[in-house]
Amino acid sequence: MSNSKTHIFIFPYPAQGHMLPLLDLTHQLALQSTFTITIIVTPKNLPILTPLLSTHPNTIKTLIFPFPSHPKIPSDVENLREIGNPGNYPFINALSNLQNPIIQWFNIHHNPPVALISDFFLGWTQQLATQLNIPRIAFYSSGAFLTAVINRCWRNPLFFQSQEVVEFNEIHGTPSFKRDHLPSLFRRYVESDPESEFVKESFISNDESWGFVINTFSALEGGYLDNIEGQFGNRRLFAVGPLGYDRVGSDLEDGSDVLRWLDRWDEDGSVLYVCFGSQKLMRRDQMEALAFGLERSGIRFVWVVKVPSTVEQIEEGYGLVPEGFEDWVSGRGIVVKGWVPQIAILGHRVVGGFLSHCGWNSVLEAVVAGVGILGWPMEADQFVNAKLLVEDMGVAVRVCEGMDTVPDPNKLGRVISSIMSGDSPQKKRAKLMKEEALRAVSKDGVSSKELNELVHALQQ
Ligand code: BUP
Repeated sequence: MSNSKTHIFIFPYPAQGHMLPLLDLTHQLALQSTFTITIIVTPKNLPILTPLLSTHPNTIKTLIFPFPSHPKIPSDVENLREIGNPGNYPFINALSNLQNPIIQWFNIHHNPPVALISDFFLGWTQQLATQLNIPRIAFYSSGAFLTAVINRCWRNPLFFQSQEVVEFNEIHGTPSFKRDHLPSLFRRYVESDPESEFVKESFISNDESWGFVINTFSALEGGYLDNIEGQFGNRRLFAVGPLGYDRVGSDLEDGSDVLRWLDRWDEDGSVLYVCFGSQKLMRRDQMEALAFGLERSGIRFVWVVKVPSTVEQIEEGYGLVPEGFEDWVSGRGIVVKGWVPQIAILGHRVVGGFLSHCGWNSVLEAVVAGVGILGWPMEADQFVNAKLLVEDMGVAVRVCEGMDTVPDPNKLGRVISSIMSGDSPQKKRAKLMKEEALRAVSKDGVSSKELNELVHALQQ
């Protein structure tokens, strides 16, 4: 190990579900006190970094570039949270315009970074790393199952678009998916369209990385980890998850009211937490079905609602909670508009279930908290994640599927009440998985060992 500190670059992709776990990894690296770290970021994403920067003021610096303009991205938008999933193609393309400014900065730095850890949505940074003559590590904020699936799909996206049902013979357990349940990124791919071709090549470039860090652990995804290890050949793979179990807060959080409300209840595991991630804005009919379902379940709940950002969305009733809803449920539930401290809520002793879109971070956070999941996968990696949770792990049930679907409120209410009442099999399995997750990140756990190996590798 050298005596001077090792300088590394971190480049997150600006969507909450991507940024937060890479910042969690950055926190783990900063704790080693053998690194100095530079995070590449655009101005409007800086608040997400604030807690991390104040925790490690001498170790972590930022390299701030204006968000490159793009005809499909409104000029004040810098994070997918503000425009939702369809923005991935323009975002990946727009951010690639930072390549030259980063090279210029690097070339005049007196002690430039010796390695780059960047999100797997920024596969083009492999070319950046090659130009800088430093190794790149691709950070996968999704699980190993998803990684195995998308690595197959990017090789031939048109094939996957043309099949009604796709069976993945080469993947652990030979899973099959309806076409519409594969990540929506593939449905947006248009052959010969320059933006699509760039995104495809960018994802394929991940394979050339020096190594891969993935936010999962072997007790959860051992078979799929073996599978991607095979796909990645002799490159290094570090499964360091679950990250974020000890997250340094988020500047966006002010959850004291919710946590105080949870403190009021005595019965452990009795409250359902309802949240569909940072991107999904629910339509009026979906909001109504959810409201009726929650009312009919008879179960206590915290429902986090994403609020619309445009006049058109407000006029169409997106994110609209039916009038008087909190009165109908007479103190049994609360609706919170905006951002909450999800990890703290899931970890609260009275929370026993999570009605979730099955985003990967939400999945891991539920596993660490030992709560059963009621899954409503809608897009992206969520169907793959739901399959893992329901069919492989037994910690979840599906209550609905698809981003345009409207659940039957009576059925929804019944499922909520049956999973939440007493010790359902899913809740029991969730408690066992919690033990596995905590073992993985304990001092001698498998994920801690892999994190140590990553640290060691970066210091070489
Ligand atoms: Br909403 C919300 N508070 O109020 P996923 C989310 N989160 O802490 P998504 C909060 O954001 P992608 C809130 O704990 C998780 O770490 C949550 O990530 C946190 O879903 C993260 O679950 C959300 O992967 O992610 O937002 O759909 O950006 O990957 O599409």
